[in-house]
Amino acid sequence: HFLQNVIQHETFKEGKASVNFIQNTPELFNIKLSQDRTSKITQYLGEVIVNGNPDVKFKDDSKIFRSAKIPKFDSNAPYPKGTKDLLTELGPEKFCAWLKDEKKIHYTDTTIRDAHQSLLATRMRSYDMLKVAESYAKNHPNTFSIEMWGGATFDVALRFLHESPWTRLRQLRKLMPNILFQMLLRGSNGVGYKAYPDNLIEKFIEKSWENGIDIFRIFDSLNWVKAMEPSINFVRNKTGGIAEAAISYTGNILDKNETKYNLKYYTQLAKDLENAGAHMIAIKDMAGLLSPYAATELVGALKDTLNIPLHLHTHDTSSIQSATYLKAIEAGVDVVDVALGGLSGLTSQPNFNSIVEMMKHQERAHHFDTNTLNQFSNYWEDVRELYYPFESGLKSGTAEVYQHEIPGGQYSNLRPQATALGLGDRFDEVKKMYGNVNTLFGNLVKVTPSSKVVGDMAIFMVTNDLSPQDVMERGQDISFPESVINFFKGDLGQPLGGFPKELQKIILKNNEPYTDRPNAHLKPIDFNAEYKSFQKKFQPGFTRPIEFEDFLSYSLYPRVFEDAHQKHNLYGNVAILPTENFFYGMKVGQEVLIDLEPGKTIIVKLLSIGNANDEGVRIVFFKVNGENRLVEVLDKS
Ligand code: 3PY
Ligand code: ZN
Repeated sequence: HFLQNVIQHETFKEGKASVNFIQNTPELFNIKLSQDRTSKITQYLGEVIVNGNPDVKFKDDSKIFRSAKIPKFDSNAPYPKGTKDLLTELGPEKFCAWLKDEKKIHYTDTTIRDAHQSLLATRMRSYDMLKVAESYAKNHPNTFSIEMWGGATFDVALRFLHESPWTRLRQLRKLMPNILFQMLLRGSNGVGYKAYPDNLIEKFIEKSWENGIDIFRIFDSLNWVKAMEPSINFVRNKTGGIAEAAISYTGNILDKNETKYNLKYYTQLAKDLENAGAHMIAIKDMAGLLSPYAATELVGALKDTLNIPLHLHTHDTSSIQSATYLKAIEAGVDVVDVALGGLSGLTSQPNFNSIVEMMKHQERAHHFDTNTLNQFSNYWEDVRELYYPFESGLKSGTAEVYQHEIPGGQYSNLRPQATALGLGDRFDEVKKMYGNVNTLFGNLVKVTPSSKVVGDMAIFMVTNDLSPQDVMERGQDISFPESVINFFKGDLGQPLGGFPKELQKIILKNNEPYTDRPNAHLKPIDFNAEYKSFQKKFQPGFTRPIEFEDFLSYSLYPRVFEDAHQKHNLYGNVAILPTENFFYGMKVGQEVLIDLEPGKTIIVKLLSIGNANDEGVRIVFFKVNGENRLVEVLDKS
């Protein structure tokens, strides 16, 4: 095996192998690789068959899943040219000038990032994305961009799906080389929930670009320009990509009593971001509060103020946001964010398919073949069934969102978080308290991670039966959640108008707050030294070569990475499993095809599950490519 690996290696075949070739090429040691992979993946299946996937909190064994149909495409045909080709040809400045001149409305498809983050607690697996990616890129190359990375997807991919977000990015890039890829970046908080050293954010941006991201939507959870500036600069200076700076929308600009987040505030903020170097501006309406008439005002004013294109993002929680898009399109917005029908609406984005229909025969119409677009919607509708345990439970649009202002991306997580803490029946109180906490905290922009702080506090107060008044009167004796203390210390930056002083004293007790950038307090990472010791620690036993990108994942989420790494060592690459089997295991008699790697498929059939022996161990019998194979699993029930 080893010799074969050497002979077949590209470097060796090209005659470029030097004396250190064997030493420097760890993949040569992948002897019996597929044997090894097969036993690891069957071990994983055995575990889920006996004990279930710990992430699946309830299971409905009567469910029968439909097979999701991939819309037709020609795998031999070249990819039609798209926006990615245009960016490569023009560079970011000229590309944005082109966009600004376009009369047609453009669409960003958020299906594989925000839509599932907001409807299915971010659990969509790469497997279901990859299947349909080439077909989409060939059928709809006139899509402006695909939002497919960042936000919560980074953390969740590692934590719950045991897959590398970097692999997802590269695999999708390969299958969709013609359309711009877009990510959501939380400015100085990266794809995490706290401040990180600037040089980590810089490296992260650089590597994201190298691996395939084109548009970086940069926001700060408190709309603090100072916190967004470094990321805007890194995108401009370290990549050939587009720095899209976002203004996060809260409140209601039409309300004459709104003195904080009014029209003037937003236009000034957008102008400051343009001056800071943004190539594009996004209105990030994370909770879906921008009403149709407010959109007319805001988009109109921003189009008058800015010399760069304008992108609009919303969530359809109230169910009236397609009207907002109509008004925004009339007022001249350049791009809107939509999700394919099957994963649209409610806490997700407005329905792509229906918006295209709405715009037909209108002066800003952009032609899309609605027949195939509907087939893609059906694909996602079928795939969505596989994720039923992660549905948020919201069944209809709700006007309550104007009171609680919970972001769509948080809503689908807050409910399970509340349920896990025994507050399932008190979710109404949690929603109401979320709004009360916002008032108590001085009326904040609420988006990750500031929204998480408000959510943590709301849950804490409901759990402990505390009112805002109790907090003000008895707060000295209360130990608040860590995220709340850190927030009042300044760890997420400074909110507009500062912190409410009296409350800050109550929460911080003897802790001193600071007012400069939190990142300025953090020690830069010594990449050379730290990456070396990382490799030493994590390469042994790992089934693929450790890469620098893994080190970035680790630097952002050390514990989550260690856990995912351990799972990878035990089970290999579980991303290759069909979603049904990843979450629910297999039924006796069921046969599954698994692509270990391109061109190497195994057929796994579950024969039987043995009784537990005295130690509680069960034997699970499979047939793999016709040969019997058994795995031992400790029954934890
Ligand atoms: C995220 O940061 O994940 C968001 O989607 C914010 O809206
Ligand atoms: Zn969003």
